[in-house]
Amino acid sequence: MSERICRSLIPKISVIGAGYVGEAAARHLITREVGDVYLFDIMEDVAKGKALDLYHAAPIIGTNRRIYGVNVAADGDGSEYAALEDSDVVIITSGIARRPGMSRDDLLKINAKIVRDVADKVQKYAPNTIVIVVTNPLDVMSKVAFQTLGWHRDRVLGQAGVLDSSRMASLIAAAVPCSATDVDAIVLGGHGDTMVPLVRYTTVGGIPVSELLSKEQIDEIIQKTAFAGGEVVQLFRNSPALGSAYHAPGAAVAQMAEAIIRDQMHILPTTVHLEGEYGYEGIYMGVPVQLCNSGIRRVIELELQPHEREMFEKSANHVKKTTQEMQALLGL
Ligand code: LAC
Repeated sequence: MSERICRSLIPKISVIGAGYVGEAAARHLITREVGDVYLFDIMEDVAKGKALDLYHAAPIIGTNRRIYGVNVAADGDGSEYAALEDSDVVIITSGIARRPGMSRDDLLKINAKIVRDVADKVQKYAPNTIVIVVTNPLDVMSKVAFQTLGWHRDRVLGQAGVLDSSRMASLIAAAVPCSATDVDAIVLGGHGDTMVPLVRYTTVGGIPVSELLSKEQIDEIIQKTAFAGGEVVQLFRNSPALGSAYHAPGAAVAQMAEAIIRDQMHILPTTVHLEGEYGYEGIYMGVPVQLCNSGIRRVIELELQPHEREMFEKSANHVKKTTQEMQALLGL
């Protein structure tokens, strides 16, 4: 495990990409007083504007944390990224979002280059930080960051499982109905249509979900969970500028950053570089991970039942294929 502790009394979180996801993450982070937030964007003054707007709400939110915007010149040398220095966590949201009819993998080409450039700057200015990637296609973009940074996998994570599990939990809460906070759901695998919801480990107030919902209801929820991101994209179709979901993805990555910065040792489904776990090597997949202030504390390997293993393999094969496409594209 890599050795690293937060160095300042007030943690610093840098969010690269001040789009909707970056902004939602920033809002959660300052609201929960996780740390001061630096929001970076290449659209001149947009990050500054969003930071200012959010800070104007500080007295109402009741937060002591600050939020700053950083302009990065789109065609410059990236020296503005020097503001990353001493970040405890860097969240990468840069990239374009999905549009209606676009799969996450369609984003591959465009976003791989963006994430590689950003990771280069993180390597240069914040070599001791912990990175959480949010850019889609998530599993592959996490690998791009990992390969570019060349760090131990403990410090290069991806956000997907917290979002997918929260979506599943919210759908269960609506179906039971019950408090959303009573539901513990866990979704593993790649972030896409092949994600792996583990019904067996899903509980409502400690009670297995199968005691409260019928098999048909659970099957429908599983189906809806896998397509939840696409459903939001579709609902946003009349406002293309919105792109894809952002409230839940922003909240999800903020929860991961908080778990790391506060050394909470939460067990959260996290996209990590598999190095033998679950029988896979060299791909990023969502699995249960205990997070601490050095990133990964441990990767938890569950004994999967045959049908779960089958789903996991399908998901892994998809991620492997896309990872290879990305590597060919970037010459990695
Ligand atoms: C989603 C996109 C962000 O799941 O991947 O909504």
